[in-house]
Amino acid sequence: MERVLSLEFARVTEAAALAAARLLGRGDKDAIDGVAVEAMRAMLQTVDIAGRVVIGEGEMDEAPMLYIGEKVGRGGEKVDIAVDPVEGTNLVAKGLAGAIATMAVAPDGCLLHAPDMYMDKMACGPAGRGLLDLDRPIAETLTRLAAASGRRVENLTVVVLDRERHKDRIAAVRQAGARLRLISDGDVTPAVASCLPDSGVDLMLGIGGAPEGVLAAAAVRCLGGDFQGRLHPLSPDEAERARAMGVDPAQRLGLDDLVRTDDVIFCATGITDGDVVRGVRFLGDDGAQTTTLVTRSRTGTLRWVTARHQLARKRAVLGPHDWLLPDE
Ligand code: VTB
Repeated sequence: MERVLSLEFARVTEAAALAAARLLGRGDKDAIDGVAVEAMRAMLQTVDIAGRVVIGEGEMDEAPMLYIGEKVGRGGEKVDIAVDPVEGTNLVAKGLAGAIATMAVAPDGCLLHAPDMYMDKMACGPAGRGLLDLDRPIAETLTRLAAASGRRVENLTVVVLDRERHKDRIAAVRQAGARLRLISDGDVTPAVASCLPDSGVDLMLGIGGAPEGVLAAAAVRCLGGDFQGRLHPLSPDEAERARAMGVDPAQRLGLDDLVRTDDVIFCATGITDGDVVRGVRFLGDDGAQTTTLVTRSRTGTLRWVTARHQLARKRAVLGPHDWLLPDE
């Protein structure tokens, strides 16, 4: 893919983040998701790609925009697109930290079409490459990760979604003596953070969304870390659906299964402040600042793009989108 596309995709997640942040703390998850989807799609349509949404808002009959299979873009190279316009809708609805607008793009056929169900996942940074194994006891994984990073287990920090289903995992991390951060939502950010040496996160583990797993894997692939996932169907029906989509629910999926290329672009714009990007700052009534992490697996270059948006001028150029400035 053309490298200039990465800046185009940054614009796309910026738009979604600006839209979602406007409704910060309003408690209305559907409205937050709705405006972000609309903004993201409007921006995507201005990009020179022949994109196909492979991970999106749902099936065609349940989502009006950015549904799975939707064609987006103005035409150009054929690419697969995974989007999560608001990763952490609950967080935005409550005005809490850790929400991002995110997407990953890869050449046609390279992103796993993950069914919308749970996935058991683990992510770590470059030091831990090759040592993740969902079937190994957590204590042993921590010992190995500590050895590989030249640190003691007590000095590793693990991030886990705070859910009843993680009771045993949480107990295992505590028992091993590592530090633990329990988060209420948003497991893409800690997966990305585990790959950044100064983020204070060393390992993300637990069961979250499979679509989020593909997005996280795209980022991890760019940043040189490691990721392992396995679908976690809750019923025989779900397991069958996974098989029908070509994914064996028993298989441990590595980076090469989730993102089958060394040419993937990942970007994430902060909606609220988080471990890898700052959230949207509104500057007066007509301006806003966004921070976006953009990375490409070809080179592994990481950019944090900070942008100041003149919302009225943008609106004059792009047309009257609600996400830019609400009608007076
Ligand atoms: C997961 C996680 C996401 O929602 O999908 C979670 O991957 C939903 O899990 O990052 P529960 O069913 O336990 O609530 C997020 O946290 C946010 O979309």
